Amino acid sequence: MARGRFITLEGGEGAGKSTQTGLLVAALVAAGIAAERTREPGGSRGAEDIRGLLLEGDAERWDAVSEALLLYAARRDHVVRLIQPALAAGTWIVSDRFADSTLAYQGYGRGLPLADLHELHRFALGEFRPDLTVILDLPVAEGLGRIGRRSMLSDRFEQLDREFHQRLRDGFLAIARGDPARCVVIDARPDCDSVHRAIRAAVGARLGVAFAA
Ligand code: Z5A
Repeated sequence: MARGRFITLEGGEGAGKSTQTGLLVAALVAAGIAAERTREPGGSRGAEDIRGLLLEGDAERWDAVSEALLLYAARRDHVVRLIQPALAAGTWIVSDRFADSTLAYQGYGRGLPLADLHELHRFALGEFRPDLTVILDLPVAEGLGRIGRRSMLSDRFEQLDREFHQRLRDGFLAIARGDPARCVVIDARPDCDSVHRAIRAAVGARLGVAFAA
């Protein structure tokens, strides 16, 4: 049986990752591919428990190193218990965020050395990487405006300031420039259907999927 493919959607707050993860999984299934969605932090039972620790409380509850270690404890559980078995069974997995979020938030955003985060990734997961990463790019004010409309500003991470969000955006774009074989940047400003069509085109071109018209 052919191994499934692992696709991640990344980007700042309000970029539309959650919306587009659902649309992409539905399109893959319509194309005859077994596909499931997941998310980070979380995805597996243990990782969802850790998600609660990460997202609740005030902005300074964890320092950046503790945060990175919690994220990688969750990520290893998610990969070993859910993602790798699904891929081995031929199922495609689409994840709303993955390791690039740690590089962006804890690295570019909170200032941890990128080399240390790459080392942490190697310790936790070896060379395991997504087959394709879609980075949804959106100006900071637009993303925060979308989130604001949904009234989720109380989440711990969203209390962080605008400059932090700009560093995130710049960080995601730097990650994409550094790994163009894995990453594709999609303009997240157009309406949901247009963004979905752009993602389908990228997945079709990079992973050879023939989507239904
Ligand atoms: N985090 C971290 O620091 N390090 C890590 O390694 C990982 C995560 C993995 C997870 O929060 C937090 O954890 C996150 C990073 C940190 N920080 N924060 N906050 P989460 O899972 O609760 O939320 P999120 O991942 O940040 O997602 P989000 O910002 O809440 O939204 P989104 O998934 O990108 O977008 P959405 O839910 O699909 O859409 C947002 C709204 O915009 C919604 O009302 C949509 O209807 C609307 N929308 C979506 N697309 C469009 C378009 N195209 N046009 C107009 N409106 C749209």
